[in-house]
Amino acid sequence: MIDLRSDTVTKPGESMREAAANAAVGDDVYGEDPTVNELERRAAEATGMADALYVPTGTMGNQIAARTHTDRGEEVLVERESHVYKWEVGGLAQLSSLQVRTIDGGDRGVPTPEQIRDGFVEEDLHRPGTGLLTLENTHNSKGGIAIDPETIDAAAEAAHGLDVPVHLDGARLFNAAVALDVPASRIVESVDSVMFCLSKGLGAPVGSMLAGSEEFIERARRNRKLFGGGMRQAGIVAAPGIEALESVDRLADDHENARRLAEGLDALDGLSVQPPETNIVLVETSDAEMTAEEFCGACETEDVLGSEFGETVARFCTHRNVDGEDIEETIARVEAALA
Ligand code: TLP
Repeated sequence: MIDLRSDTVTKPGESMREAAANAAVGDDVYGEDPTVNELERRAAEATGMADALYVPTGTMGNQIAARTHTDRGEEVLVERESHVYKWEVGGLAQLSSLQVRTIDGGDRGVPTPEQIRDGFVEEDLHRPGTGLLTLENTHNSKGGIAIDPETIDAAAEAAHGLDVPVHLDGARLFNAAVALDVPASRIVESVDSVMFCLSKGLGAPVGSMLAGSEEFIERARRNRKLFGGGMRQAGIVAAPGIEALESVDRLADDHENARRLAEGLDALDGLSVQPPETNIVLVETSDAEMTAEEFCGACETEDVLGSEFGETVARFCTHRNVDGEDIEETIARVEAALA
């Protein structure tokens, strides 16, 4: 089986398993786990933020960030196709009593400064007031789009001009950094907090990082406890995360494999595929007169797994457990699936 449903499906190799087995541990709720502390130090360094917090999942990282930045009853400006809005079980409403206002971020999934200013609501007797803007990089639903730092800066500047803080869902931040050939710290320079995942392309089994100012992380730590994410001897799962952070450069291989996959699939009758910017390949199936569900079903019978991403859009995601040969094999199997 070639599993391209997500870059979350990777299995840790020997060295990550060894790192887990040998990790020095302590009770992280008391701040006494040396491995978690080291991972948090490195995450802060990699993002250029003052401090960072280890959290079990990307979803929890985003939700803690929203809770920490806002007051109950405020509004959050979110992009219409963003993960935090679409795929986090309505957590902004359920966990933080926030109302969302959506913005259509267009092909690249980024609201313009004008859209942000238009979406802003000033608090008064009747209206809630905007408490947060969230952005996403790479943008998953739009096809792993790598958003350049200047575009992030412009959006953040518009929000800051209205006294609205900005959180970046950087689940795949390092894919963006590698694709754009800029340090991750540059991409997040103008935002107030960022979440990135260790458990996606970076290949760790578990965990994400939330980074921001010292004061923000101190309050986020309390909200992590509130959300049930205070872990104890978490060094066991954090240790592979340290190794993951050391292997950022290899994401370039995933991007190259995605590019080759896209090229191969686009050449098949009935499929159309935009050249990917990172490791996400979106496949439009309508010309094959198939829904994404039918297409994914046909691929599965050929032992290739993808995800349904829209009525006629399927997603393939490259990652460290697939190589160039698997990509060639995938193209051949998808061709067979279409036949
Ligand atoms: N994304 C998953 C699915 O939930 C869609 C995937 O396979 O891509 N932000 C972004 C941009 C994400 O893509 C994801 C996961 C998350 C947050 C949440 O991370 P986890 O799964 O660790 O909660």
